[in-house]
Amino acid sequence: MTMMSSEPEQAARPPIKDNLMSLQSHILSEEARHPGATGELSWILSAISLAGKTIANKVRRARIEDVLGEHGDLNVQGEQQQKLDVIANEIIMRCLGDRANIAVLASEEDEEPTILRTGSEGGKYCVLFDPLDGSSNLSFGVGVGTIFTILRNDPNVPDVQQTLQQPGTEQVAAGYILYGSSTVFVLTTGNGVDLFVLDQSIGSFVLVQRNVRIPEANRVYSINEAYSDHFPGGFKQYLQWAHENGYSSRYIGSMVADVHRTLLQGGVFLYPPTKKHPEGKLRLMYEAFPMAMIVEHAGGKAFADGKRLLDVVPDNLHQRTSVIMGSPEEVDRVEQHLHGG
Ligand code: AHM
Ligand code: MG
Repeated sequence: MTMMSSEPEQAARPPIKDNLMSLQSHILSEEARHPGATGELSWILSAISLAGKTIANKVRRARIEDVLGEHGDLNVQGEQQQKLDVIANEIIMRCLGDRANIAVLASEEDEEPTILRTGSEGGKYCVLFDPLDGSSNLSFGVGVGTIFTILRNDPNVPDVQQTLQQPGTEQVAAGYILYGSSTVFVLTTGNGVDLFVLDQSIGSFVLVQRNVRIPEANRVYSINEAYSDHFPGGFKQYLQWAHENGYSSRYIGSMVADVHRTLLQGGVFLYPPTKKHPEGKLRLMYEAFPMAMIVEHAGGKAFADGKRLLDVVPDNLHQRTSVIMGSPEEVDRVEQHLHGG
């Protein structure tokens, strides 16, 4: 006699596809893959996500709340601060300021970094950020963004500037939040690049693309070509070559938006040395390093002055740099025109 099971027979369940994954759960699941992880990085990333949502809200309501326009002060770079630069800076400081594992916060807008605690007091990480990149475009509804990078705090280095001036290769995580037609969070913790979009209705960044890969090549360049008379010869030659070879150009004038498009669509983003900015305009530590880390982890390349951008060792927190980043074939092509390499 055979025994019949009293349990109804279970139909095989189809695998669940397209799970809804929030940034928060994604970070936790990434962390679970690293047995030694302490969860501290997750605390910082969750604070950055909160700051991003808060800034996104401010940017969307800026015209209504009458916070567009100049603040009246010049920042450490000698540039006019927009009211929203100051507001975004304060939001990030407030969101990150009480995270127990942050040693130092450094903002593109502030001359000096803010020391929160020492290594012996539990400060394990330093966070550097450009609170609102491209802010001169704000009044016109153009996409702007927040860029950030996270570094380890070496408790044996007492000098704060020295602590922060690590080459780009030492970044633990980097990302940006683009406040565009949607609010997009792009993140790398050194294990690929993931893309999240803010679902306003639930107030969460949800994963929409895992392991973003930049196209190998695309005939698109992104540069402020109006300055080309003052570019070094190699850049002019590259542009001439591109004109003769069916290229298209796209330039928003907001690095986060221009690099984001380059990341997804391929091509190359360039900010060469100019007459006004002989070193290049973009900030090495607040803008170029984090974007270069993202582009490289998506399979792209980033160069400055003939070498890999991430290998540059900063000698000044607010140092500027030229930038060439994007699809590997396009960056190589620019480099060939510049250095014949
Ligand atoms: P910001 O940090 O003061 O906003 O300046 C950086 C911005 C970048 O977003 C953008 O790539 C660049 O400046 C545009 O410069 P330009 O107007 O010279 O083309
Ligand atoms: Mg900026």
